[in-house]
Formats: sequence, structure tokens, C-alpha cells
Amino acid sequence: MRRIFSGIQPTGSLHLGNYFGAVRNWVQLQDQVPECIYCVVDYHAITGGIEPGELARRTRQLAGDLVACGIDPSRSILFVQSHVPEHTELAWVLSAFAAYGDLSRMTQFKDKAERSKHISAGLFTYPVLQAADILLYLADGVPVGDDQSQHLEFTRGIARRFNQLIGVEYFPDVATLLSDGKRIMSLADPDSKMSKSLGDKHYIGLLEPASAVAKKIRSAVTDIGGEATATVSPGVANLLDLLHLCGAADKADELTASALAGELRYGDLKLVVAEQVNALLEPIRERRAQLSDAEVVDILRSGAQRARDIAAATMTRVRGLIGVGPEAL
Ligand code: AQP
Repeated sequence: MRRIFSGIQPTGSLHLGNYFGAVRNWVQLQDQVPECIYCVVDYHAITGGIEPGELARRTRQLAGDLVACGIDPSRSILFVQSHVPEHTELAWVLSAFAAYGDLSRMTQFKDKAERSKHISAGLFTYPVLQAADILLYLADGVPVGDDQSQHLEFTRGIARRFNQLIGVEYFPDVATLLSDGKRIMSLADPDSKMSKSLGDKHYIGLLEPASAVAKKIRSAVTDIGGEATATVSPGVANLLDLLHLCGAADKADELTASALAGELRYGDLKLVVAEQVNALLEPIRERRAQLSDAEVVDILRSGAQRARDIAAATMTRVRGLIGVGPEAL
């Protein structure tokens, strides 16, 4: 793998689902892939509604959180989507290659549309912009959580259709890079994925105080327990997964065995999970507290410059291939 790309929306606080599903993988991939490109996708965020004055603050906040998690701007390109206009330009081009029927089948659109009062056209065409984000950098792989697998299949479809209709093998076939924590579930509703838009009790924010984290884990939905079972319930399985992902695999295996035997007191499980999650988050909180807004803005400015160099070259080629732009005349 030569170059990877991934993005995250500045729609609220970074949570454990984002971290285990994507961001921790982004950090680790910096040691394995020569070019890692990470993007705060603010144009995606506006498809779910706009809160005037909030977006820029959230964008800055999220970029700083990513650095605190271990994204190293001296090794990776970290930038904001709207600072590189080629993203929206390529999205328009790709929308001509995207099939309406494919977009109508996107489960994320259906889920979000069900919960929205105003269903924007942008929410519907969101996967086209996502395909543009990825293909603009001719990325070989995209590290994401499981909820994005369908969108990546769609990206591969658009790339193939473009290559086929234009008659040039230009866009690569991108690989979906899933992590061990590819689907973290909500604490309050363990049948749904951990998500910001479900509400505060459904997720654990990486920068929440240790006491708030412990309280949310204490309130996590489990089951009544006390009886031997063949499998653990979704809520208990989610807590055990978190324990594994925090690096306490032995403890998780031991507690799984006692849960299956009907001997586990869930209060004890929650206590251990809270300790482990807080131990993992503490260094991130400390690093975040040391980062100023000015440092973050500087990182994003130089990241956008580097991203733009790659994006501009792709767009020049794409315009040439389809016959638009002044050079085509
Ligand atoms: N619960 C999750 N488990 C594993 N991975 C997850 N991701 C999100 N939720 C989970 C991954 O995080 C990356 C960034 O995703 P995003 O910017 O699309 O955020 P999101 O999916 O919009 O996050 P939310 O909390 O679900 O936001 P809302 O509720 O606003 O939609 C992606 O790689 C995603 O797979």
C-alpha cells in the first residue's frame, strides 16, 4: 500500500467508536504506509444541518483531537476538506457517473433520512463526495469503521464506471481497511452503533472527564445476568470488546468465561472497563490540553497546501480526460 486516505466529520466530539473503528488505525498506519492523508470533512458535515458559527470551531477542535490521538503532521497530511476546492469539483464530475439506484440503496442515507426533518439532497449524494475525497488522491486504501463499507463499495463502482466509459485505467480499486474495533455499539442501545447523533448517553467522548466516562459505563445497558448462557448479550459483549480493545485481553477472556457461567457481576465488569478506558484516554486528554488553536490552524494550513498539490494534479488530468476546462479547447 502506497497511499491511504480517510476522513471524519466535524459534527461533534470524537468518540470511542470513531477511535477504535478508524482513528487508532490511522495512527498505526503511519508506521506502515508511506503517504497517509487524513481529512476533516466539513462539507460532509453540512449535509445534516448547519449551525451558524459552530462549524469552524468544531473543525479546529476535531483536528486538534486527531493530533492528540497521535496523528503526526510531520508524517501525515492533515487538512480540512473545504480548503481544497477540488473535492467538490471532482464530486460534480463523479455525480455524472453515479447511479441514482445505487445511491437510493445506501443504508446510511436511509437511517439518517428517517431521523431527519429536512432531508437534504446533499445527504443523498454524500457518497459521491466521499468517493471524490478518496479518488482525488488516487488512494489505494481507506481505513474506516464497518458502517462505511457500503460507501466504499460504491466508490469502487464509480471508479470502475469512470475508467470503463473514459477508456483509461485511471482511478484505482480502493481497499477497505477495517480495524479490530470496526463496529462499537451504543452504551444505551447496544443494538445500534455508537453514534453522536443518537444523543449524549449513546457514546463516550474521548475528552470527557474520567468521572463522566465512568458514569456512562456504569449506566450501560446489559441484561439481568446470573444464569449460564451460550452467548453473552449485545451490551455485555460490547463492554467486553472495549476491554479487549483497551489492551486487557486476558481480563476480557476471564470475564467472558464468568459471564457465560452466569457468575459475573456486571457492576464489576463496568468498573474494570471504566478503569481501562480512562487509562487509555488520559494521555490523549493531556496531549490535547497542551495544543493551542494557533498550532492547530498552522498544521491545517500546511496540510491543505500539501493536499492541494496532489488534488490539483488529479483534477487537471480528470478535466483533460472528460474534455472540460480551458486546456481541453
Ligand atoms: N460505532 C462505530 N464503530 C466503529 N467505527 C465507527 N465510526 C463511526 N462510528 C463508529 C467510524 O469513524 C469514522 C468517522 O466517521 P464519521 O465522520 O462518518 O462519523 P460518523 O459515522 O458520522 O460518526 P457518528 O457518531 O455516527 O456521527 P453521526 O451520528 O453524526 O453520523 C468512520 O471511519 C466511521 O466508520
